[in-house]
Amino acid sequence: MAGRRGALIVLEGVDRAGKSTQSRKLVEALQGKGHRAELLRFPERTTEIGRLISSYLEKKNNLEDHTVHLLFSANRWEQVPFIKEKLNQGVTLVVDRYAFSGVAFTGAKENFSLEWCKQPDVGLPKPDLVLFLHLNTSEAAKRGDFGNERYENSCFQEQVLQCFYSLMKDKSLNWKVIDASKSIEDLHKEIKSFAEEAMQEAQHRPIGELWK
Ligand code: DGP
Repeated sequence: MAGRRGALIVLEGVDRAGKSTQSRKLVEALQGKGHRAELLRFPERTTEIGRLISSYLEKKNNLEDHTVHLLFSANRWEQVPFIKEKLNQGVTLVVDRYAFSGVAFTGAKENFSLEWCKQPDVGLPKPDLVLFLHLNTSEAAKRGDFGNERYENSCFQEQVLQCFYSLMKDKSLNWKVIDASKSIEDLHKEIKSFAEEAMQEAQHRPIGELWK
């Protein structure tokens, strides 16, 4: 019998929804229960491509919109061998943002179709679960001022949210929408329970491909 494989669990949402806090808490909780679990985040700013992206986000350089879209995608593709290796070894990966942010943040710009935005990420490993931490733009704004990075303004974030709504219509993916205005602990409990269910279900299917 084949060994257990890890699950690919993605957390998505607009900026400030609490993805990073919840991703960390989920990894700790799973490890505490004896599971092998690790955290990944995109953009992964430590690679060469990631450094280019990071200085773009910090507005230290300007990159043409299609070009930066492809760089964000390349930043995910460069981690694919690592992702597959970990999943095959039985490690569950909790991923803070994935291709859905890629599509939503470029799709929010003028003159980009979601279909075009999806193409570079076709074939990435398919998540077993996509947890969407839902927070409307006005609630996000109440969580304090945005920082100085590119994209950090309410008007743009509203466009991003609309793109996420379109992506969530894809029923070939296991989306779970969660109310991110709840307390950190209540949110954590809900996320943990969805994650544990997805880890069980992942045992019955091979690692798939995103957007074939
Ligand atoms: P974070 O490190 O999670 O705060 O993300 C930094 C910013 O980059 C955030 O505003 C969301 C945006 N972002 C994340 N992934 C992508 C992507 O693939 N494409 C684009 N255009 N933006 C992204």
